[in-house]
Amino acid sequence: MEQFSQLLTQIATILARLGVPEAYLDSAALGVIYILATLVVLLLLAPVLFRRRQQPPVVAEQPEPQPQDEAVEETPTVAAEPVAPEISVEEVGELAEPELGEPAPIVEIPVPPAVEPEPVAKPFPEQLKPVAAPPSLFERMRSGLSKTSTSLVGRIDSLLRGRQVDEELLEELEEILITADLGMKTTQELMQSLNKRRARGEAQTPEALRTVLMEEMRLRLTLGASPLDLRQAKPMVLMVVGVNGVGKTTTIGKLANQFSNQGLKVLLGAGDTFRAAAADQLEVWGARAGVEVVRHAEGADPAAVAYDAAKAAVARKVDVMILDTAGRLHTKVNLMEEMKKIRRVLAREIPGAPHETLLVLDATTGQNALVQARMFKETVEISGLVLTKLDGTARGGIVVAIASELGIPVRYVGIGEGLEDLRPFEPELFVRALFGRE
Ligand SMILES: Nc1nc2c(ncn2[C@@H]2O[C@H](COP(=O)(O)OP(=O)(O)OP(=O)(O)O)[C@@H](O)[C@H]2O)c(=O)[nH]1
Ligand SMILES: [Mg+2]
Repeated sequence: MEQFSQLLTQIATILARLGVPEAYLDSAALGVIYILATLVVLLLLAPVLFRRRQQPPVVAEQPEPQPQDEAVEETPTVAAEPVAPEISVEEVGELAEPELGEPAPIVEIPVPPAVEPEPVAKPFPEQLKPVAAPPSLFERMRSGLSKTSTSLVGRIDSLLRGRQVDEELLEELEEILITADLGMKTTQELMQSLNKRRARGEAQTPEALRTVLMEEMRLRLTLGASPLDLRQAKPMVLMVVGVNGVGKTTTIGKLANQFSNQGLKVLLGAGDTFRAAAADQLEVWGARAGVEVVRHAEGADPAAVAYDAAKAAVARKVDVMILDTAGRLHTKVNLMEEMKKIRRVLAREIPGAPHETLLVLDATTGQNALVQARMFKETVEISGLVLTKLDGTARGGIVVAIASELGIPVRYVGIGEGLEDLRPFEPELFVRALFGRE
Protein backbone atom coordinates (compact mmCIF):
# COMPACT_ATOMS: atom_id res chain seq x y z
CA MET A 1 0.00 0.00 0.00
CA GLU A 2 2.90 2.24 0.84
CA GLN A 3 4.47 1.38 -2.53
CA PHE A 4 1.21 2.25 -4.25
CA SER A 5 1.04 5.73 -2.60
CA GLN A 6 4.73 6.30 -3.53
CA LEU A 7 3.94 5.41 -7.15
CA LEU A 8 0.91 7.71 -6.99
CA THR A 9 3.11 10.57 -5.66
CA GLN A 10 5.73 10.01 -8.40
CA ILE A 11 3.11 10.03 -11.16
CA ALA A 12 1.51 13.18 -9.62
CA THR A 13 4.95 14.89 -9.63
CA ILE A 14 5.45 13.99 -13.34
CA LEU A 15 1.95 15.24 -14.17
CA ALA A 16 2.54 18.53 -12.25
CA ARG A 17 5.68 19.09 -14.33
CA LEU A 18 3.62 18.46 -17.44
CA GLY A 19 1.32 21.32 -16.34
CA VAL A 20 -1.64 19.44 -14.86
CA PRO A 21 -3.44 21.77 -12.31
CA GLU A 22 -2.89 20.76 -8.68
CA ALA A 23 -6.62 20.23 -8.01
CA TYR A 24 -6.66 17.35 -10.57
CA LEU A 25 -3.32 15.78 -9.80
CA ASP A 26 -4.63 12.88 -7.63
CA SER A 27 -7.40 11.77 -9.93
CA ALA A 28 -5.16 12.10 -13.05
CA ALA A 29 -2.46 9.95 -11.38
CA LEU A 30 -5.09 7.31 -10.54
CA GLY A 31 -6.31 7.38 -14.18
CA VAL A 32 -2.77 6.80 -15.49
CA ILE A 33 -2.27 3.82 -13.14
CA TYR A 34 -5.62 2.36 -14.32
CA ILE A 35 -4.60 2.66 -17.99
CA LEU A 36 -1.20 1.08 -17.33
CA ALA A 37 -2.77 -1.82 -15.42
CA THR A 38 -5.24 -2.46 -18.28
CA LEU A 39 -2.40 -2.52 -20.85
CA VAL A 40 -0.43 -5.03 -18.76
CA VAL A 41 -3.46 -7.35 -18.49
CA LEU A 42 -4.11 -7.12 -22.25
CA LEU A 43 -0.48 -7.90 -23.03
CA LEU A 44 -0.62 -11.01 -20.83
CA LEU A 45 -3.84 -12.28 -22.46
CA ALA A 46 -2.83 -11.54 -26.09
CA PRO A 47 -0.99 -14.86 -26.90
CA VAL A 48 -3.87 -17.00 -25.61
CA LEU A 49 -6.49 -15.07 -27.62
CA PHE A 50 -4.34 -15.16 -30.77
CA ARG A 51 -3.88 -18.92 -30.65
CA ARG A 52 -7.57 -19.58 -30.07
CA ARG A 53 -8.41 -17.72 -33.26
CA GLN A 54 -6.09 -20.01 -35.23
CA GLN A 55 -7.94 -23.22 -34.25
CA PRO A 56 -9.64 -25.00 -37.28
CA PRO A 57 -13.38 -24.34 -37.35
CA VAL A 58 -14.29 -28.02 -37.44
CA VAL A 59 -16.13 -28.20 -34.18
CA ALA A 60 -19.30 -26.56 -35.42
CA GLU A 61 -19.42 -28.73 -38.57
CA GLN A 62 -19.12 -32.08 -36.87
CA PRO A 63 -22.25 -34.15 -36.27
CA GLU A 64 -23.06 -36.04 -33.07
CA PRO A 65 -20.08 -35.81 -30.75
CA GLN A 66 -18.58 -39.18 -29.75
CA PRO A 67 -18.31 -40.31 -26.20
CA GLN A 68 -15.20 -39.04 -24.46
CA ASP A 69 -13.52 -42.44 -24.08
CA GLU A 70 -13.65 -43.15 -27.87
CA ALA A 71 -11.96 -39.87 -28.65
CA VAL A 72 -9.31 -40.56 -26.07
CA GLU A 73 -8.48 -43.73 -27.97
CA GLU A 74 -7.95 -41.79 -31.18
CA THR A 75 -6.01 -38.89 -29.78
CA PRO A 76 -2.83 -40.79 -28.91
CA THR A 77 -2.45 -41.90 -32.56
CA VAL A 78 -1.68 -38.27 -33.34
CA ALA A 79 0.10 -37.34 -30.16
CA ALA A 80 2.23 -40.45 -30.11
CA GLU A 81 3.03 -40.42 -33.86
CA PRO A 82 6.78 -40.90 -33.84
CA VAL A 83 7.35 -39.75 -37.43
CA ALA A 84 6.46 -36.12 -36.79
CA PRO A 85 9.49 -34.74 -35.05
CA GLU A 86 8.84 -31.25 -36.39
CA ILE A 87 5.76 -30.86 -34.19
CA SER A 88 6.56 -29.67 -30.69
CA VAL A 89 4.81 -31.29 -27.77
CA GLU A 90 3.05 -28.01 -27.13
CA GLU A 91 1.70 -27.84 -30.68
CA VAL A 92 0.48 -31.41 -30.62
CA GLY A 93 -1.32 -30.76 -27.41
CA GLU A 94 -3.00 -27.71 -28.86
CA LEU A 95 -3.98 -29.45 -32.08
CA ALA A 96 -5.37 -32.50 -30.38
CA GLU A 97 -7.20 -30.66 -27.65
CA PRO A 98 -10.24 -29.18 -29.42
CA GLU A 99 -10.82 -32.38 -31.41
CA LEU A 100 -11.39 -34.50 -28.34
CA GLY A 101 -14.76 -36.14 -28.74
CA GLU A 102 -14.85 -35.55 -32.53
CA PRO A 103 -15.38 -38.53 -34.88
CA ALA A 104 -12.72 -37.84 -37.48
CA PRO A 105 -10.52 -35.05 -36.28
CA ILE A 106 -7.26 -36.53 -37.52
CA VAL A 107 -8.14 -35.86 -41.15
CA GLU A 108 -8.50 -32.18 -40.43
CA ILE A 109 -5.13 -31.78 -38.75
CA PRO A 110 -2.51 -30.17 -40.94
CA VAL A 111 -0.06 -33.05 -40.71
CA PRO A 112 3.46 -32.22 -41.82
CA PRO A 113 4.76 -33.99 -44.94
CA ALA A 114 6.88 -36.48 -43.03
CA VAL A 115 3.71 -38.18 -41.77
CA GLU A 116 2.50 -38.96 -45.32
CA PRO A 117 2.85 -42.63 -46.36
CA GLU A 118 4.42 -41.57 -49.67
CA PRO A 119 7.99 -40.52 -48.98
CA VAL A 120 8.75 -36.89 -49.69
CA ALA A 121 11.90 -37.89 -51.55
CA LYS A 122 10.05 -38.73 -54.76
CA PRO A 123 10.89 -35.80 -57.01
CA PHE A 124 11.33 -37.72 -60.29
CA PRO A 125 8.95 -40.66 -60.09
CA GLU A 126 9.25 -41.46 -63.82
CA GLN A 127 13.00 -41.60 -63.67
CA LEU A 128 13.00 -43.71 -60.57
CA LYS A 129 10.39 -46.17 -61.79
CA PRO A 130 12.11 -49.48 -62.63
CA VAL A 131 11.66 -50.34 -66.32
CA ALA A 132 10.56 -53.96 -66.86
CA ALA A 133 13.04 -55.73 -69.10
CA PRO A 134 11.50 -57.10 -72.30
CA PRO A 135 11.16 -60.87 -72.17
CA SER A 136 14.05 -62.70 -73.81
CA LEU A 137 13.49 -64.68 -76.99
CA PHE A 138 13.72 -67.81 -74.90
CA GLU A 139 11.07 -66.61 -72.45
CA ARG A 140 8.82 -65.58 -75.30
CA MET A 141 9.18 -68.91 -77.02
CA ARG A 142 8.70 -70.76 -73.76
CA SER A 143 5.46 -68.99 -72.97
CA GLY A 144 4.29 -69.48 -76.59
CA LEU A 145 4.93 -73.21 -76.30
CA SER A 146 3.66 -73.58 -72.74
CA LYS A 147 0.59 -75.64 -73.66
CA THR A 148 2.59 -78.16 -75.65
CA SER A 149 5.31 -78.13 -73.04
CA THR A 150 2.82 -78.97 -70.29
CA SER A 151 1.14 -81.74 -72.22
CA LEU A 152 4.21 -83.30 -73.78
CA VAL A 153 7.22 -82.61 -71.55
CA GLY A 154 5.09 -82.34 -68.40
CA ARG A 155 3.75 -85.84 -69.00
CA ILE A 156 7.21 -87.18 -69.84
CA ASP A 157 8.60 -85.72 -66.62
CA SER A 158 5.80 -87.27 -64.54
CA LEU A 159 6.47 -90.59 -66.22
CA LEU A 160 10.20 -90.48 -65.51
CA ARG A 161 9.87 -89.37 -61.90
CA GLY A 162 11.09 -92.11 -59.57
CA ARG A 163 11.03 -94.80 -62.25
CA GLN A 164 13.57 -97.16 -63.75
CA VAL A 165 14.19 -97.07 -67.47
CA ASP A 166 12.69 -100.38 -68.63
CA GLU A 167 10.49 -101.73 -71.41
CA GLU A 168 7.28 -100.76 -69.64
CA LEU A 169 8.43 -97.17 -69.23
CA LEU A 170 9.48 -96.96 -72.89
CA GLU A 171 6.07 -98.21 -74.01
CA GLU A 172 4.38 -95.50 -71.98
CA LEU A 173 6.78 -92.91 -73.42
CA GLU A 174 5.89 -94.02 -76.94
CA GLU A 175 2.22 -93.53 -76.19
CA ILE A 176 2.82 -90.01 -74.89
CA LEU A 177 4.76 -89.06 -78.04
CA ILE A 178 2.04 -90.35 -80.35
CA THR A 179 -0.76 -88.56 -78.50
CA ALA A 180 1.25 -85.32 -78.46
CA ASP A 181 0.97 -85.26 -82.26
CA LEU A 182 4.46 -86.37 -83.13
CA GLY A 183 2.67 -88.96 -85.24
CA MET A 184 3.24 -92.67 -85.61
CA LYS A 185 6.12 -92.52 -88.08
CA THR A 186 8.22 -89.93 -86.24
CA THR A 187 7.53 -91.57 -82.88
CA GLN A 188 8.69 -94.96 -84.10
CA GLU A 189 11.86 -93.48 -85.55
CA LEU A 190 12.52 -91.70 -82.28
CA MET A 191 12.00 -94.88 -80.26
CA GLN A 192 14.34 -96.84 -82.53
CA SER A 193 17.05 -94.24 -82.01
CA LEU A 194 16.46 -94.32 -78.25
CA ASN A 195 16.76 -98.11 -78.15
CA LYS A 196 19.98 -98.04 -80.19
CA ARG A 197 21.50 -95.56 -77.81
CA ARG A 198 20.37 -97.58 -74.81
CA ALA A 199 22.07 -100.61 -76.32
CA ARG A 200 25.24 -98.51 -76.44
CA GLY A 201 24.92 -97.85 -72.71
CA GLU A 202 23.27 -94.42 -72.99
CA ALA A 203 19.92 -93.32 -71.58
CA GLN A 204 20.11 -95.66 -68.61
CA THR A 205 18.66 -93.28 -66.04
CA PRO A 206 15.47 -91.21 -66.36
CA GLU A 207 17.49 -87.97 -66.51
CA ALA A 208 19.81 -89.40 -69.19
CA LEU A 209 16.81 -90.67 -71.13
CA ARG A 210 15.28 -87.18 -71.05
CA THR A 211 18.48 -85.69 -72.41
CA VAL A 212 18.75 -88.27 -75.20
CA LEU A 213 15.13 -87.70 -76.16
CA MET A 214 15.76 -83.96 -76.33
CA GLU A 215 18.80 -84.51 -78.53
CA GLU A 216 16.92 -86.81 -80.89
CA MET A 217 14.10 -84.29 -81.29
CA ARG A 218 16.56 -81.49 -81.92
CA LEU A 219 18.32 -83.63 -84.53
CA ARG A 220 15.09 -84.21 -86.43
CA LEU A 221 14.12 -80.54 -86.28
CA THR A 222 17.55 -79.43 -87.44
CA LEU A 223 17.84 -81.84 -90.37
CA GLY A 224 16.03 -79.84 -93.03
CA ALA A 225 16.01 -76.49 -91.23
CA SER A 226 17.29 -73.48 -93.10
CA PRO A 227 16.36 -69.86 -92.51
CA LEU A 228 14.83 -67.84 -95.34
CA ASP A 229 17.49 -65.98 -97.31
CA LEU A 230 16.02 -62.69 -98.46
CA ARG A 231 19.09 -61.66 -100.43
CA GLN A 232 18.83 -64.37 -103.07
CA ALA A 233 16.98 -62.00 -105.42
CA LYS A 234 15.84 -58.42 -105.76
CA PRO A 235 12.97 -58.01 -105.65
CA MET A 236 12.63 -61.18 -103.62
CA VAL A 237 9.11 -62.49 -104.20
CA LEU A 238 7.25 -64.44 -101.51
CA MET A 239 3.92 -66.08 -102.25
CA VAL A 240 1.87 -67.16 -99.26
CA VAL A 241 -0.60 -70.03 -99.62
CA GLY A 242 -2.71 -72.31 -97.44
CA VAL A 243 -6.25 -73.30 -96.54
CA ASN A 244 -8.77 -70.83 -95.06
CA GLY A 245 -8.06 -69.19 -91.76
CA VAL A 246 -4.65 -70.70 -91.06
CA GLY A 247 -3.05 -67.27 -90.57
CA LYS A 248 -1.72 -66.29 -94.03
CA THR A 249 -2.62 -62.59 -93.91
CA THR A 250 -1.53 -62.22 -90.28
CA THR A 251 1.78 -63.87 -91.10
CA ILE A 252 2.30 -61.48 -94.03
CA GLY A 253 1.61 -58.50 -91.76
CA LYS A 254 4.12 -59.70 -89.19
CA LEU A 255 6.73 -60.44 -91.86
CA ALA A 256 6.23 -57.03 -93.49
CA ASN A 257 6.77 -55.37 -90.14
CA GLN A 258 9.90 -57.37 -89.35
CA PHE A 259 11.47 -56.95 -92.80
CA SER A 260 10.71 -53.25 -92.76
CA ASN A 261 12.31 -52.95 -89.31
CA GLN A 262 15.39 -54.60 -90.76
CA GLY A 263 15.59 -51.71 -93.21
CA LEU A 264 14.19 -53.57 -96.23
CA LYS A 265 11.76 -51.93 -98.63
CA VAL A 266 8.63 -54.06 -98.67
CA LEU A 267 5.54 -54.13 -100.93
CA LEU A 268 2.43 -56.24 -100.38
CA GLY A 269 0.08 -57.63 -103.04
CA ALA A 270 -3.53 -58.30 -102.03
CA GLY A 271 -3.95 -61.46 -104.11
CA ASP A 272 -6.98 -62.55 -102.10
CA THR A 273 -9.69 -60.91 -104.20
CA PHE A 274 -12.29 -63.39 -103.07
CA ARG A 275 -13.69 -60.94 -100.53
CA ALA A 276 -13.11 -57.19 -100.14
CA ALA A 277 -12.40 -57.59 -96.44
CA ALA A 278 -9.27 -59.58 -97.25
CA ALA A 279 -7.62 -56.63 -99.03
CA ASP A 280 -8.80 -54.29 -96.27
CA GLN A 281 -7.23 -56.58 -93.68
CA LEU A 282 -3.94 -56.55 -95.58
CA GLU A 283 -4.07 -52.77 -95.85
CA VAL A 284 -4.42 -52.50 -92.07
CA TRP A 285 -1.29 -54.62 -91.65
CA GLY A 286 0.45 -52.59 -94.37
CA ALA A 287 -0.36 -49.35 -92.57
CA ARG A 288 0.90 -50.79 -89.29
CA ALA A 289 4.18 -51.82 -90.86
CA GLY A 290 4.36 -48.64 -92.97
CA VAL A 291 4.50 -50.50 -96.28
CA GLU A 292 2.59 -50.05 -99.53
CA VAL A 293 -0.19 -52.42 -100.62
CA VAL A 294 -1.25 -53.09 -104.23
CA ARG A 295 -4.90 -54.09 -104.43
CA HIS A 296 -7.74 -54.52 -106.89
CA ALA A 297 -11.50 -54.56 -106.48
CA GLU A 298 -13.30 -57.52 -105.00
CA GLY A 299 -13.70 -60.37 -107.50
CA ALA A 300 -10.80 -59.25 -109.71
CA ASP A 301 -8.42 -61.83 -111.19
CA PRO A 302 -5.73 -62.54 -108.55
CA ALA A 303 -3.23 -63.04 -111.38
CA ALA A 304 -3.84 -59.42 -112.39
CA VAL A 305 -3.01 -58.30 -108.84
CA ALA A 306 0.13 -60.43 -108.99
CA TYR A 307 1.07 -58.77 -112.30
CA ASP A 308 0.56 -55.21 -110.96
CA ALA A 309 2.35 -55.96 -107.71
CA ALA A 310 5.33 -57.44 -109.58
CA LYS A 311 5.48 -54.39 -111.91
CA ALA A 312 5.31 -52.01 -108.94
CA ALA A 313 7.95 -53.98 -107.03
CA VAL A 314 10.40 -53.64 -109.93
CA ALA A 315 9.56 -49.99 -110.63
CA ARG A 316 9.91 -48.99 -106.98
CA LYS A 317 13.01 -51.08 -106.46
CA VAL A 318 11.62 -52.88 -103.43
CA ASP A 319 13.63 -55.55 -101.67
CA VAL A 320 10.78 -57.90 -100.81
CA MET A 321 7.34 -58.34 -102.37
CA ILE A 322 4.87 -60.55 -100.53
CA LEU A 323 1.72 -61.78 -102.25
CA ASP A 324 -1.30 -62.82 -100.21
CA THR A 325 -3.68 -65.40 -101.70
CA ALA A 326 -7.18 -66.60 -100.93
CA GLY A 327 -7.52 -69.60 -98.65
CA ARG A 328 -8.07 -72.75 -100.68
CA LEU A 329 -8.39 -76.46 -100.22
CA HIS A 330 -6.05 -78.56 -102.28
CA THR A 331 -9.11 -80.50 -103.50
CA LYS A 332 -10.50 -77.47 -105.40
CA VAL A 333 -8.97 -78.04 -108.80
CA ASN A 334 -9.88 -74.62 -110.23
CA LEU A 335 -8.35 -72.83 -107.25
CA MET A 336 -5.17 -74.84 -107.52
CA GLU A 337 -5.04 -73.98 -111.25
CA GLU A 338 -5.50 -70.33 -110.36
CA MET A 339 -2.47 -70.57 -108.10
CA LYS A 340 -0.38 -72.01 -110.91
CA LYS A 341 -1.44 -69.14 -113.16
CA ILE A 342 -0.34 -66.61 -110.52
CA ARG A 343 3.05 -68.30 -110.37
CA ARG A 344 3.43 -68.13 -114.16
CA VAL A 345 2.62 -64.41 -114.19
CA LEU A 346 5.11 -63.69 -111.43
CA ALA A 347 7.84 -65.69 -113.16
CA ARG A 348 7.26 -63.77 -116.41
CA GLU A 349 7.71 -60.41 -114.70
CA ILE A 350 10.52 -61.27 -112.29
CA PRO A 351 13.02 -64.02 -113.09
CA GLY A 352 12.79 -66.93 -110.65
CA ALA A 353 9.67 -65.56 -108.95
CA PRO A 354 8.14 -66.62 -106.69
CA HIS A 355 11.46 -67.27 -105.03
CA GLU A 356 9.70 -68.64 -101.99
CA THR A 357 6.28 -70.22 -101.73
CA LEU A 358 5.34 -70.35 -98.08
CA LEU A 359 2.68 -72.82 -97.03
CA VAL A 360 1.02 -71.68 -93.83
CA LEU A 361 -0.21 -74.43 -91.52
CA ASP A 362 -2.35 -74.09 -88.41
CA ALA A 363 -0.64 -76.06 -85.63
CA THR A 364 -3.89 -76.40 -83.69
CA THR A 365 -5.12 -78.83 -86.35
CA GLY A 366 -2.39 -81.31 -85.38
CA GLN A 367 -1.99 -84.23 -87.78
CA ASN A 368 -4.36 -82.53 -90.21
CA ALA A 369 -1.67 -79.91 -90.86
CA LEU A 370 0.68 -82.68 -91.94
CA VAL A 371 -1.95 -84.08 -94.31
CA GLN A 372 -2.60 -80.61 -95.81
CA ALA A 373 1.10 -80.07 -96.37
CA ARG A 374 1.44 -83.39 -98.21
CA MET A 375 -1.51 -82.54 -100.47
CA PHE A 376 -0.32 -79.04 -101.31
CA LYS A 377 3.15 -80.32 -102.00
CA GLU A 378 1.78 -82.68 -104.63
CA THR A 379 0.05 -79.87 -106.53
CA VAL A 380 2.37 -76.90 -106.26
CA GLU A 381 5.95 -76.33 -105.40
CA ILE A 382 6.27 -75.43 -101.72
CA SER A 383 9.65 -74.17 -100.57
CA GLY A 384 9.00 -73.28 -96.92
CA LEU A 385 6.52 -73.76 -94.10
CA VAL A 386 5.06 -71.48 -91.47
CA LEU A 387 3.43 -73.10 -88.43
CA THR A 388 1.03 -70.69 -86.78
CA LYS A 389 -0.93 -70.65 -83.52
CA LEU A 390 1.51 -72.76 -81.54
CA ASP A 391 0.56 -70.64 -78.54
CA GLY A 392 -3.01 -71.88 -78.73
CA THR A 393 -2.39 -75.61 -78.80
CA ALA A 394 -1.00 -78.55 -76.89
CA ARG A 395 -0.36 -80.22 -80.23
CA GLY A 396 2.95 -78.49 -80.96
CA GLY A 397 4.60 -81.91 -81.30
CA ILE A 398 3.37 -81.64 -84.89
CA VAL A 399 6.39 -79.43 -85.63
CA VAL A 400 8.68 -82.41 -85.02
CA ALA A 401 6.55 -84.60 -87.27
CA ILE A 402 6.42 -82.00 -90.04
CA ALA A 403 10.13 -81.24 -89.88
CA SER A 404 11.15 -84.87 -89.98
CA GLU A 405 8.58 -86.22 -92.45
CA LEU A 406 8.06 -83.56 -95.12
CA GLY A 407 11.53 -82.56 -96.18
CA ILE A 408 10.44 -78.90 -96.41
CA PRO A 409 12.11 -76.42 -94.06
CA VAL A 410 10.00 -74.80 -91.37
CA ARG A 411 10.89 -71.12 -91.82
CA TYR A 412 8.76 -69.45 -89.16
CA VAL A 413 6.58 -70.30 -86.19
CA GLY A 414 3.66 -68.21 -84.94
CA ILE A 415 3.41 -67.99 -81.16
CA GLY A 416 0.77 -65.28 -80.74
CA GLU A 417 -1.20 -62.54 -82.44
CA GLY A 418 1.23 -59.69 -81.78
CA LEU A 419 3.57 -58.20 -84.37
CA GLU A 420 6.59 -59.81 -82.75
CA ASP A 421 4.94 -63.20 -82.35
CA LEU A 422 6.26 -64.70 -85.53
CA ARG A 423 9.75 -66.07 -84.99
CA PRO A 424 12.24 -67.54 -87.45
CA PHE A 425 12.31 -71.22 -86.65
CA GLU A 426 15.40 -72.10 -84.61
CA PRO A 427 15.41 -75.80 -83.66
CA GLU A 428 17.83 -75.34 -80.76
CA LEU A 429 15.77 -72.57 -79.15
CA PHE A 430 12.54 -74.44 -79.88
CA VAL A 431 13.66 -77.62 -78.09
CA ARG A 432 15.11 -75.74 -75.12
CA ALA A 433 11.89 -73.75 -74.75
CA LEU A 434 9.80 -76.90 -75.06
CA PHE A 435 11.83 -78.77 -72.43
CA GLY A 436 11.87 -75.66 -70.26
CA ARG A 437 15.61 -75.30 -69.75
CA GLU A 438 17.70 -72.32 -70.80
N1 LIG B 1 -2.99 -67.17 -81.32
C1 LIG B 1 -2.56 -66.99 -82.57
N2 LIG B 1 -3.44 -66.58 -83.49
C2 LIG B 1 -3.00 -66.42 -84.76
C3 LIG B 1 -1.66 -66.66 -85.13
N3 LIG B 1 -1.55 -66.42 -86.46
C4 LIG B 1 -2.76 -66.05 -86.89
N4 LIG B 1 -3.65 -66.04 -85.88
C5 LIG B 1 -5.08 -65.70 -85.92
O1 LIG B 1 -5.74 -66.54 -86.83
C6 LIG B 1 -6.87 -65.89 -87.38
C7 LIG B 1 -6.89 -66.04 -88.90
O2 LIG B 1 -5.79 -65.34 -89.42
P1 LIG B 1 -5.74 -64.78 -90.91
O3 LIG B 1 -4.40 -64.19 -91.09
O4 LIG B 1 -6.91 -63.95 -91.24
O5 LIG B 1 -5.85 -66.14 -91.70
P2 LIG B 1 -5.89 -66.32 -93.27
O6 LIG B 1 -5.18 -67.59 -93.56
O7 LIG B 1 -5.40 -65.11 -93.97
O8 LIG B 1 -7.44 -66.50 -93.51
P3 LIG B 1 -8.23 -66.44 -94.91
O9 LIG B 1 -7.74 -65.23 -95.62
O10 LIG B 1 -9.66 -66.34 -94.52
O11 LIG B 1 -7.95 -67.71 -95.62
C8 LIG B 1 -6.76 -64.45 -86.93
O12 LIG B 1 -7.65 -64.24 -85.88
C9 LIG B 1 -5.34 -64.33 -86.43
O13 LIG B 1 -5.20 -63.36 -85.43
C10 LIG B 1 -0.76 -67.12 -84.10
O14 LIG B 1 0.43 -67.40 -84.31
N5 LIG B 1 -1.26 -67.26 -82.85
MG1 LIG C 1 -6.22 -63.93 -95.42
